[in-house]
Amino acid sequence: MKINWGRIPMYVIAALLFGLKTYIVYRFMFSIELENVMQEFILLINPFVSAFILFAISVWFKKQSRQMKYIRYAALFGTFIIFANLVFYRSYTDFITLPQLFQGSNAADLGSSILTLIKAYDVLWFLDVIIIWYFTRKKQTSEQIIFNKRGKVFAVTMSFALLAGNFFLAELERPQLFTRAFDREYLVKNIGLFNYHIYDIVLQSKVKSQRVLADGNELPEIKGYIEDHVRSNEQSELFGVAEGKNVITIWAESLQSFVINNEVNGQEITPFMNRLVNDEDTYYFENFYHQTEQGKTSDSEFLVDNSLYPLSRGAVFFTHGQNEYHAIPEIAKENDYYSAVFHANNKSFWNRDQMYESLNYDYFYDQESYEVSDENSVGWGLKDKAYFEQSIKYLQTLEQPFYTRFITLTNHFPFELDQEDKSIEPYDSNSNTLNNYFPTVRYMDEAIEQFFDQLKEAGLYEDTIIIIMGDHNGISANHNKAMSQYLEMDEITPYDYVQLQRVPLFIHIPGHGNGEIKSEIAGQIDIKPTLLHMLGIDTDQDIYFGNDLFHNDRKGFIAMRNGDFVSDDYIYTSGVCYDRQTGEPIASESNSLNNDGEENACSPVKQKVENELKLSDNIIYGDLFRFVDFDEQ
Ligand code: GP9
Ligand code: MN
Repeated sequence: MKINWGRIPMYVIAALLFGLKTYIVYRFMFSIELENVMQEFILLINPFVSAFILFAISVWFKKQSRQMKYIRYAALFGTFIIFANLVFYRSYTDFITLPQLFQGSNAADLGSSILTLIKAYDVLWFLDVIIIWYFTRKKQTSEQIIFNKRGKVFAVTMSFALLAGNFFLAELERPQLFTRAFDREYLVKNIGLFNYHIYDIVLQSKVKSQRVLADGNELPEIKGYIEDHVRSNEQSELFGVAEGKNVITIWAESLQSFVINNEVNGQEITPFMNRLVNDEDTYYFENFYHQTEQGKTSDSEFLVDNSLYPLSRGAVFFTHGQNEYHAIPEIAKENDYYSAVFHANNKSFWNRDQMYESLNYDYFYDQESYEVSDENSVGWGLKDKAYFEQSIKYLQTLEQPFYTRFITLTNHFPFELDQEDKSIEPYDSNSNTLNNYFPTVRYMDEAIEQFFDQLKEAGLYEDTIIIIMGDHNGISANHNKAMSQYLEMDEITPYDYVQLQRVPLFIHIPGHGNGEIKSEIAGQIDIKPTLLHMLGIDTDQDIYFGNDLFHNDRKGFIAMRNGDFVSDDYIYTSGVCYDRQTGEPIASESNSLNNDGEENACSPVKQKVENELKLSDNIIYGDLFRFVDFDEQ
């Protein structure tokens, strides 16, 4: 069949040329990781989808001359956006975000180095613009074709269909891509640079408008609440116990408490951590809950550093990465601490690169600080043992005292592990996820044990307190059946599921000698005041929602981000109030707060939880800490 090129609308030709160019830039200029054929495919189609939409808009111009002009300038403008991102990427290995663009320091950095970032071959990126320019000029003078209704309908339906198809595949490949918004690279990879920018603009405008409406008048209520319900006047039992000591916090990826002191196929799962539970220098919190939502690991980091709640939708690291905070690194810095995070993943994942600046971290040892090869990586990247091994040399050079975070990666869904690293066999159930979880948990346990030894060898151990914490659950409700089989229970009830949100917390103080197992309810929100008090730093002026875990005078509840909670006596979930000890629903006429909001035993706490979550949200939405002077006496 002979194609009559002359009959193909100019906007389609422009879309093909421009789409091809965009694809080449994505594929070869940005180092976008492609893990499977599906990702390759999505990356291939999305440039053409965006280009089609961009140029199809031209059909709405009545005169052909206008149409051609639009196509020309759209090509130029689009190329400019790609080019700007390319230059930015060469400097930051990241895509432009609105706030970053307007952030003085970034723009200045970029300004001075811009010439070194532009290469001679970059003119090639304008080749399609030149071709498009040439043809649209020529067409402009030829006969007037105005798109009839059919042509317009085609352009519009095609645009929507392509976009929907692209988004559908993206969502399939990365569930919750939009709501969780975890990484710019994922967004660009799946929906393309242009859609990513639109997404970013919409997100930032929403955030900005909420911020503009706040003026600090919200603060007295918040401060009042903290004084009345959160802050304790009691001195913490361990106040100052770690004054001037280094702090190492270890984020044990996806580690849940049910594996501690438990077995699979007759074998211990976490021998090292089991020893720590009864170690005289260690406090182990057996009723410690994670409180994260869609922001997963990043939410747990947020909770720990700020003692504020993450958001109910999206990742606060992403949506409010530019806010003013009063986080541990900043407070520690005032007390001469140097702070750093070690994590062998892409630095823009969870927007960590931006957020860590806002939290006042001094340095982020990201993927680029590590040697990652096929041999030493699995699943999400660098294996935990290699990661700790490679981190020690950096840790030794840090100014002391330091406050550091180590985020492990191997025990991450889908829990892949090389045969040589498997010390125990998988479980046997209908869930491969749960089955494979056990060997990777064991691997992480070994990696942490090895890290303790390395700290001793490096002479860092004695002067350091080590906190190990599970960041969030690893086994979701989708695996309840397998889980009930493993735990030898008939079923996993909503009450059981809340109890499965317990993650381990160890506070290890070398030489302390008074360690014990703590059974009171506790959560990630509590770490900031607990740790600061251990370092001998008072928090009288601070605004936070957690309690010192070495105080007896506490709030008595742990709020989950979805409004569920655990209190000293009850567990409230899925609209039902349960007795915390027995797991039985509380007998009452109507034990459901869902439908008619009738009172039951959980109601008083429920109101407190709702209020507390609202106050924390207000701080974030209004960026209220910009109105607070935390040094004021
Ligand atoms: C990514 C790592 C895992 O850098 O922290 O993130 P998660 O999916 O657990 O939030
Ligand atoms: Mn995680």
